[in-house]
Amino acid sequence: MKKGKVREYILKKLKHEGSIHMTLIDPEKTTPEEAGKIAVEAEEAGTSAIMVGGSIGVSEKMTDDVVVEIKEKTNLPVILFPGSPTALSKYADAVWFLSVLNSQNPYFITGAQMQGAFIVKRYGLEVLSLGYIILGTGGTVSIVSYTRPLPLDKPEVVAAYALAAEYMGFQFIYLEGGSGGKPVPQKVISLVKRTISIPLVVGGGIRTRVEAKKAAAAGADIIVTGTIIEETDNIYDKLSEIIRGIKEGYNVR
Ligand code: 1GP
Repeated sequence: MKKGKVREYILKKLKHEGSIHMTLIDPEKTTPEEAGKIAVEAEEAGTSAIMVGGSIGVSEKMTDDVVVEIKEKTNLPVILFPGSPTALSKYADAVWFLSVLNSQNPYFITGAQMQGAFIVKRYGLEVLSLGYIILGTGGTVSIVSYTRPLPLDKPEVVAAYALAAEYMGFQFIYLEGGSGGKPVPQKVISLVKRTISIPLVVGGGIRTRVEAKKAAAAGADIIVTGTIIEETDNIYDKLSEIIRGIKEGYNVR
């Protein structure tokens, strides 16, 4: 991946392929060797990028080792999904420079970003600015980031956050259902999609072809799965199934 070209790559893929898939690898749960193998199978299955990050226990060294291995084994762009400003790696292509919009603690809205900004600049990482909204049960990330997840029966509040983020200049919106939790419902995804004009990322709890299809059909542009690669013994088959679901969902939109 050429320097500074990840956003262009993503937008091009969205234009030509419709909804796409990204694979999330948590360096706290995955050794570099495992990460390399996962990335190879994910690439074969048709994933569009590898995201690297986790909420707890991820150091810069752990991130470096995982990113280096993935870069060595595949041609996929590696996008950091940092749980803290100390989990950045100079070997990655880009970073989701995210703000937890509905956190109750300003540290997670602008403080960690302030701490990380010069590191990102020094490492020459491409910045993909991301308005991050946590919903439903929220998962570990909501505990760590002092977030009261938005209730799933208030899609209009979620959409208002997303639109505000677009107006503030964010390039992408992420609806996070919480890792290992329940997928974001279709009615929430579709209202957000109808409200904003920037790409919509959806993740958290997507484990089956049908769930992936539902998310894409409702309007998710980028669908992220993480936990399923830890739960399956056939990563290629599982991700192929998810990606098939995404294509089917996009086609019935
Ligand atoms: C977590 O949305 C991602 O930040 C992925 O969630 O681990 O449930 O796939 P899962």
